[in-house]
Amino acid sequence: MPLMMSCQKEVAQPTLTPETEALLVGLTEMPKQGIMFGHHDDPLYGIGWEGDEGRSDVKSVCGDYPAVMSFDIGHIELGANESLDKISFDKIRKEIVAQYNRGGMNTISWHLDNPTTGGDSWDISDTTVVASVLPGGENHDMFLGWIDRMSDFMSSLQTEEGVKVPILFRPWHEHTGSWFWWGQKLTNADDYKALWRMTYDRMKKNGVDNVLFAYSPGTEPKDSTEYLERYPGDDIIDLLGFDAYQFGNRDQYLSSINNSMNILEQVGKAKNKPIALTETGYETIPDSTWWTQTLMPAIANYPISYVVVWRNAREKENHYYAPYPGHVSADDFVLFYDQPQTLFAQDVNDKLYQKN
Ligand code: BMA
Repeated sequence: MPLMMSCQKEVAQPTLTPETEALLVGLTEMPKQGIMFGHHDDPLYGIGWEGDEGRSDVKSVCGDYPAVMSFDIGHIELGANESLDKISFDKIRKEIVAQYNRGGMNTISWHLDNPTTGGDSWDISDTTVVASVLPGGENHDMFLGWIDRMSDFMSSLQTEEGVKVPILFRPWHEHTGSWFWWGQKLTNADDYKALWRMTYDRMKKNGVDNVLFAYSPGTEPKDSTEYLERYPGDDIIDLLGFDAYQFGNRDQYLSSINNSMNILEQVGKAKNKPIALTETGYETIPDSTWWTQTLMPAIANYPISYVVVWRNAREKENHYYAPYPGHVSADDFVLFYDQPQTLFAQDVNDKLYQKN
């Protein structure tokens, strides 16, 4: 189908499908329209349900799906049928295609296992893991196989007509903290950057042309130099973001977000790349006006393309970040939804990919 490009954007990667190039333009232009709202694992499960066709806690509360859906493909590297959150990859693929068909965006994170210990992403018992997967390292060959499996999944994301679904991939996230095996104290800047470049090069070698890449540190960087300390390069990264959660009170959250947003806005402008709040939330949302009185003021004045809140776990008590019918913040979420600046699936369905 013909693509109407509203502007020519310099694309980080040389070969991308037209739909993927269009997504990059869509992300870049989105702040002129508003901020897309996103939710992790939105259509897979929620509070008190799992796998119901077409169901979404966000839709049950406000009437529309999120404009952005986030999924995690941890354990794809093992050749498993199910993700680390016990969802079959076939189901994830189906929901990614459904989100694309309704005009929404998909982003993917990767909480992959620790290749040295066999533990999970959070196994930080060993500081040689990143070095071990780089060329010359003892896990290098095995790890290329892990990237190949992940690449195959990306390439398998296709509509019935055979159109590859554009994905914003966000691997190696929150690396400025030290809770993942690729984190700040677990490796050095050169090895972290080499990990990114190896991932990118191998995916390109595997013919992956439907994937954009997001750089997504935490709130640790205090200025743009710290933010960019481990930045893998303009030729790899398409979107810049950061992850920030509310753990303490509202003021602490707002001040931390504000600091990180200022850095992000500055770096985004300098590099001419779209920016986003790639993960946020307040676990269980114990504040009935959090959406309009905390999240909205945190994001409203910044040119971000989207904001994602984390999952509504069905298997882990009190691990949810979006409202569900009857939740204390549900009415406030509807007010948030009603604001012209917040964009949901129906708001973006003819904008994101510039479809005719
Ligand atoms: C984390 C938690 C984990 C989950 C992971 C990937 O932040 O929600 O329980 O396994 O994300 O979805």
